[in-house]
Amino acid sequence: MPVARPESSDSRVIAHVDMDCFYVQVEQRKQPELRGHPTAVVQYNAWKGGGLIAVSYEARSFGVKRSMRGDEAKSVCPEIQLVRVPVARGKADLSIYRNAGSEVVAILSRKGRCERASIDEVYLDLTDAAEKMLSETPPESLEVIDDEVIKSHVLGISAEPSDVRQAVREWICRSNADRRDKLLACGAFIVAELRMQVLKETQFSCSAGIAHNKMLAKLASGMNKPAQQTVVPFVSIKSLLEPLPIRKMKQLGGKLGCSLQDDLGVNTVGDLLQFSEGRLQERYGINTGTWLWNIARGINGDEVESRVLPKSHGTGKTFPGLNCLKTIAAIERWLSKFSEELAERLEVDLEQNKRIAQTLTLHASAHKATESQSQKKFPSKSCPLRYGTTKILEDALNLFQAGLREYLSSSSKAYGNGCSGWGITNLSLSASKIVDIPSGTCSIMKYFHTQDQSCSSTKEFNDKEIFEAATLSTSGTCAGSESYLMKHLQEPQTECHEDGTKMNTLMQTHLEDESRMFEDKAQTNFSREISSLSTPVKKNEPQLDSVGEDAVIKDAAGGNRSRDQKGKALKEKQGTSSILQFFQTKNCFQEPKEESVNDMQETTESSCSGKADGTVPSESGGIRSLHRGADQSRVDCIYKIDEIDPNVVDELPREIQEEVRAWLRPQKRANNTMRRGSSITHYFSPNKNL
Ligand code: TTP
Repeated sequence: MPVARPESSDSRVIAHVDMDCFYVQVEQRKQPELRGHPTAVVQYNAWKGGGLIAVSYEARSFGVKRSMRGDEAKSVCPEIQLVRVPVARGKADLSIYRNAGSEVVAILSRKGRCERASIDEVYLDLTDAAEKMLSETPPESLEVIDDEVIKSHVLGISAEPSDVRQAVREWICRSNADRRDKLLACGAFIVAELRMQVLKETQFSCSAGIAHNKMLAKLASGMNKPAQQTVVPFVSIKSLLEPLPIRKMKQLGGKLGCSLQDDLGVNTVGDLLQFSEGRLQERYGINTGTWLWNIARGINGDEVESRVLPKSHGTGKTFPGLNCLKTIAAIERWLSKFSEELAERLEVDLEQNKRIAQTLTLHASAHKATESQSQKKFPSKSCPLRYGTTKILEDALNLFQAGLREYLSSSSKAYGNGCSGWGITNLSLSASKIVDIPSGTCSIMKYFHTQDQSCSSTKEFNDKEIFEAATLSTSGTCAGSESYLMKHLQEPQTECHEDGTKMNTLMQTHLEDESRMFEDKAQTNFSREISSLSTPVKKNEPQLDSVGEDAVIKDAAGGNRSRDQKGKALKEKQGTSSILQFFQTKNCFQEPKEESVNDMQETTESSCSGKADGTVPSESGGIRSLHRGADQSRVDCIYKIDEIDPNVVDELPREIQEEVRAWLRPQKRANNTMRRGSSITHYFSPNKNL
């Protein structure tokens, strides 16, 4: 559902940067002899020359389109060079493009807040940089203006083609201009410089839109391609928006857009202007009504999020026509490849960026075998993500089975072994809800590991980090990750749910032969923004046995090693396993059984203020308690061990009493007058009434 956000300030400077025929440029950098020639990147599946996924501008001038297959492209443009997308594990391997995208992001993020929106798109908030330029070196004070700035397209400027450059120069240097437009002019300088820098350092060209909000910047970036930039001055917003077909607007490609057309007769954004905010609210609810009223006027308060890393990882493949998957064995074979790839990417993300993903989602499209099923979509399913190929595969299979059961609920006979009742035409896995592991996280693991000199490899360190993040139950975004991670490593689950969200990350994975998706993309203006897969989880499956389940993780040597073995090793080394277990067990965390992911996080958070949950020794030898205060904001307290009332030990579970006593022994106080309370938290609380 769209969210109506008021604009924080109408003098922001926002840019949307979009790479030109991106995959082609990446391939041309690899093979420079292709430069300047009509070129296209084709999918892995070579049927009819393979589907085109990226087309160079030279090829476009011959009429080659992305909707074509290689053979058709050849007939339209015989000299076209077709480059096949790299392949790994029997499917497209997009890492070369992802890495190239990261190179660009690293450059663009030098001038302001940067949000990586897809494999080749970035939003930038350049307000600060533009304000700085305006106060220090305003455009009108410059004697020389770079040609790239003068080549900008400024919407609303009307001049004879031969005079356009002069008109742009004048617009940029107007000393009497509105401050908001002056800032946009500064934005044009900054973006031109960034684009030139990208070209110099990566050899890639890109196009950009510069406006005072994300929506307008995005609309503008595609208006003049390749290698150009477009500015949207305030006065031009109305004329930019008015003629746009309503269904082309972001979030209006679906039901809402349909209803606007069918129920209100709104075909263009301009048509929407006739409706009052009240009328739209009456029809679509307060939030959506206001959002619609806003977009008709170019109002959009979405912030540029600070995110240079992808929001999710996805991998998948399509199996069109006769290639559809019809047996569980075939599904397992492919899920195994996807799990391996996903696990590797998650590990790299963890190692390089210290991030963990929390949700695993399986998406599929099913072959429409019977009339009744043709109406039914294969439901996407999600569960908490557990690290390691084996775990991911196991969970993915469970998710698939749950989805299939639901999909076939009307014809149960078809379910099970190889049968003609179903066929999967598209299968993919994604890892989402990625969060940073908080730096400086203190946990019981870290506390005990400070003496551990034996673990020196990065892998080993990361394994510990996962474990410790899981151990520490916090509030806020991290709470989920930590408690989930604990589950990922220890408790296999088969929680499944219906995920109504469309998986935009599929676009990012560029599933082979996904011609339907290509159409979708064109239809909805395809921002390819990686949407957060907000996926409520309902436990509709019995929990699997969690005790003794081997969570497979890679050890320092790259081999698989079980989490249990690792835990045992720790126990032997440090004799701390019982307390670790106490803090790790789900009993301790009292996790809800029937909650959505979000609800679960909430419950976990609130459980921090409950009994002993969320109370763990800190690095400094204290006890860290993370809980919510009355105002629901996070409260993070470190308690010194010598401030803990030894009497509370009696209230702790038996299995850890011994160990806590051992901590307290050196700090034992002669005069122990603290009152007993009903919970550990109470005793650990700095506000307790002594
Ligand atoms: P786009 O930005 O949509 O297109 P593009 O960069 O090729 O060309 P343009 O200059 O018009 O922006 O997509 C970025 C890359 O994503 C593209 O090079 C190939 C890939 N892609 C797919 O794999 N499948 C798709 O359906 C689309 C649209 C893109």
